[in-house]
Amino acid sequence: MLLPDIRKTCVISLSNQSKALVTGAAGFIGSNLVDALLANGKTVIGLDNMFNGHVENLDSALKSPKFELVKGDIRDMDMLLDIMKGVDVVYHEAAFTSVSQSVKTPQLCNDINVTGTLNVLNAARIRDVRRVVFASSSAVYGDSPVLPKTEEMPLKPISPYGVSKVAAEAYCIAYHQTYGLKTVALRYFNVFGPRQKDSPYSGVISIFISKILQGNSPTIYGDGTQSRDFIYVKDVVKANVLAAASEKAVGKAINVASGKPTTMNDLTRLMLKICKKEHLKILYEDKRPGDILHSYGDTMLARSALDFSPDYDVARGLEDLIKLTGKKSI
Ligand code: UD2
Repeated sequence: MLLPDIRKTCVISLSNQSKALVTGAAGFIGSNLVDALLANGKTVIGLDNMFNGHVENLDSALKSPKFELVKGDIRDMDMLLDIMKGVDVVYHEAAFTSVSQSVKTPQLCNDINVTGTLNVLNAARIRDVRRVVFASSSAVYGDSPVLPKTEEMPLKPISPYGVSKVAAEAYCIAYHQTYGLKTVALRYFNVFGPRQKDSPYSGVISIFISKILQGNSPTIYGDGTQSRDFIYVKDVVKANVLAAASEKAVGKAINVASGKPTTMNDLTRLMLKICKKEHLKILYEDKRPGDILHSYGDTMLARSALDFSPDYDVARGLEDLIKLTGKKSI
């Protein structure tokens, strides 16, 4: 599909309306957010450079007269200024998303996640955007053994990716304090759900689902006692929508987590059960270098500042995901 050249189209059709801008709109989280905003009757501009995004994630959105997709890069400030005219809320999901790749190309990660976010904030300030919601990550906590991860903990990122999210969050907070731009940073824990691609850089759930549904054994790295805090993408979308509206959230960085750890062993058994593939053997390989052992988030601030609590636990999220995967509607 051919995407419009931004400088020519200039978001003509959607001007004069209150609009949301979703950066990274064709990605896993961005596209789920776009669908929810459209379902809520919002007018939405989706921005994506299509490096990691897939236009088919927006199949349904592209049928809506209230949606426009722009191919562009957050490193292009002129383009951002152009598309932010009349924008009410920016949901900034575009990012360099791979921790391991950030180790290989730290400069590129910095350009996209730090300079790109700074561009988004600058353009939002110049265009008088009412709110910027920024997608941060639990990677800001690094491998601190303290649990649960609370927002006041010292941040100790260990990867260039983690550092980039700390820096971008700090810019969000500073832009609120210095310029009065209303920003909220959301620290996503382990997000899973429809449209998360199965690749070596993807989350464990998307990798395991593909394997299990094809009748192959999933492989756990390590002994499977390590744990993560899995949060379903529909809850992440809900947290974003709340963050765009809550005054108490402004200028803060807030965990978006379930608050409950799940071990890889429990997760894998649950997935095999839901997929009715309990006969498949679970394979074990060496622990992944640099893997943290446990991670789960404190959810108090999300509750008090956003009035957020998840609708899905891991089991319900997996059931929904597997149902959608079966229908091939994702
Ligand atoms: C997640 C994020 C990462 C960063 C980090 C912050 C993803 C893909 N990664 O890394 O971007 O925010 O959190 O701490 O969301 N595993 C297996 N078998 C597999 C794949 C993974 O056993 O085939 C294990 C892996 O060793 C780890 C766990 O599953 O213990 C979760 O791995 P992950 O890559 O889904 O996520 P994580 O927490 O390492």
